[in-house]
Amino acid sequence: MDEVIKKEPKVNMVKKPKKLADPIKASIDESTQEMILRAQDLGIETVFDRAENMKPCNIGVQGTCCKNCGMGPCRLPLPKSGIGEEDDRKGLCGASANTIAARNFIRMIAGGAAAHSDHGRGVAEIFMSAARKETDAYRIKDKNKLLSIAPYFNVDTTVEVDGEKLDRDIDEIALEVGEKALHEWGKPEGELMYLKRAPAALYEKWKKNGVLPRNIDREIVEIMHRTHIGVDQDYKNLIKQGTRTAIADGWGGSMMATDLQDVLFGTPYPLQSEANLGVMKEDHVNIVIHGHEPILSEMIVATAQTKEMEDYAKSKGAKGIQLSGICCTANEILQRHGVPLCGTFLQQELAIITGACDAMVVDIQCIFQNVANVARCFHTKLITTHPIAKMEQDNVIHIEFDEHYAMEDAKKIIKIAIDNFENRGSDVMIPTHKAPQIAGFGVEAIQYHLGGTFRGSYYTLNDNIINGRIRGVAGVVGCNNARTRHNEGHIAVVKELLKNDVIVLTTGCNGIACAMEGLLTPESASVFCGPGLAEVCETVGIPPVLHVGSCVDNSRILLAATEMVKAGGLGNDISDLPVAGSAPEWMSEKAISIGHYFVTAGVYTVFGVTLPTSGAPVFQKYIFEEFEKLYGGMWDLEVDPIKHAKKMIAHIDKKREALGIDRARERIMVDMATRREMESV
Ligand code: XCC
Ligand code: SF4
Repeated sequence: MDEVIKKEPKVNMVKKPKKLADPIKASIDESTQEMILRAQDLGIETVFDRAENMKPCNIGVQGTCCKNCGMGPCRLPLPKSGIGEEDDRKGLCGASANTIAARNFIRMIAGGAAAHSDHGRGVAEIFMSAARKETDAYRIKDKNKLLSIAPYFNVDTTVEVDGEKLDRDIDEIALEVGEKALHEWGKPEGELMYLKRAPAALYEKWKKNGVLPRNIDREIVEIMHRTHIGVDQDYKNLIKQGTRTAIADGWGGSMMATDLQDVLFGTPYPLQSEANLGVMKEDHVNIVIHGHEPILSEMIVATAQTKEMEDYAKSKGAKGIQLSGICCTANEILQRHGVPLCGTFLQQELAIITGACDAMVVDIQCIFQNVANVARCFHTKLITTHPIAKMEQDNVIHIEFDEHYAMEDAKKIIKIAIDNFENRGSDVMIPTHKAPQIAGFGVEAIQYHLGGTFRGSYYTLNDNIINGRIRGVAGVVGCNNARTRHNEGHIAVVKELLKNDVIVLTTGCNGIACAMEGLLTPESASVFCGPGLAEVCETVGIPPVLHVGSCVDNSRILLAATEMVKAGGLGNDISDLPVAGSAPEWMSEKAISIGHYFVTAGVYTVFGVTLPTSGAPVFQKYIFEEFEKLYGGMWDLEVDPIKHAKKMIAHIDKKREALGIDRARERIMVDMATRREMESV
């Protein structure tokens, strides 16, 4: 027996020691670097280490691996020697590289649009219970917003009584808006009602190209059907359905999510707060909220502020309750309540590794399953709350959130966190870094700050673009991606744009990255902006990077662009505007859907990292180049952040030239230079 045990292990049984991430190479953020090191000291693995040990599949990266049937996966990488005369790569069924890449791409759009739109549906359902007064927790908070969206649903806001026009009962309006909105997901005929919010020229373009979405669910289902083996095998026709679905996301599910959330929880206005892991407090009960929907987090914010909960926390030896957020739930409660941002997508494990996270409460989207493994190494309670988002690990607590008992559920969750405070180990280490920020720039707030109430429009913004102080507008959004240095692309792209007088609208994890870097403060204008943009920001008192919210709030960027078209002087469609889009560190399917609805709204949109189209050059050329003729916008990929920003600026300049406003900028730059010279004399 002994001999058997003593037998030498076989060579292939020796485990290769796992590689550890180099913290400096993994992130530009000091607190992130500190926490990666700490995790490694404690022997806890994070996404940064996993990225070292697992390389992405080279064929998947190219977008040319098909597993849509059981004869596959069929893998069609670009041949090392290049594609010869004819690209004769094909799967077993004969599917070409273009077909496979296009199918994969639009399945990503389906995934992204489904995530946004199902989130929107959830909000619409809560909205209905609020309108029906079935719940005390939710009510119609922002009546003005409700009145402003009602006309798009063909809901009257006035009634005629004896020939006199009177205001209609607000509850009646809410009910009808809620019903009409919910219909948008599955109505049997017609087209989405919000499409008419787009500039008329854009709507006509969509109509001409045959991509007006009918209802949200149908477009997503049709993608799944068309990409089944042996259905649609023409990349142009496939991406056409991708377009229809992305529009249903941007101008449908996402836009309704944003609007109905604003009505229920309030339209954001600028608020001061802070960002980064340093917002957690050692002497407080720390509750980190992570995910995407504000439905639960709104209740947690409201409940945590009650005296009952504060007192309870004190009775357990804490000084109070510190809420903070990760990912877009964070952005939601930041923009409406000023709750600080704890971190980006890539910092979720690190928040627990502080040892000070008493509970992490998650809902849907972007939640690593590994947070459960990390939580197990500490006292942290990990609480899942959504019926469609559970985890297999047995240390995870599931408290299904029911809107009819919203306050009770929120209380239960907060109590678990408070009761857990005393279980904290001595191993607490909260990084000290945090940055001040101002967030909460919805379409309305931008109008107020930049447009002025006098003109009641985006005229002042347009005016500053026309006179050249502002060169253009960029929407820089999206995730973090462990395949690239955390926040490096985000910050480099944004800073390069600011330096060149391009004002930035941000959402999602780019917003969090900018907040952490201190770019969301008015003071940063004089440090990072070119003279023109700095002057505008200083005069108006706004940050040069405007945080407009969460992932679904990318719809706010569509509407801001529409307002610019309406305000006049910059052409008659979004594609005429000197604007560009960017997602320097994207990773989610939602980002692909967002990118595609930006592109098909007429915006030149550049992604960083990689795009799963590189293995199908013909398809890629179609969406990178030919698309401009169809929609005025097109995709691009640029890994180098400076080149990435320069490409956006070049596009902005191309649009300025087409509008005949390129000269104005030269004049104003000369003016400013002479003035500076005079001042310095
Ligand atoms: Fe998720 Fe919205 Fe991406 Fe961040 S940015 S990683 S999707 S949290 Ni929208
Ligand atoms: Fe292969 Fe065609 Fe099946 Fe895809 S659908 S796995 S290309 S046989």
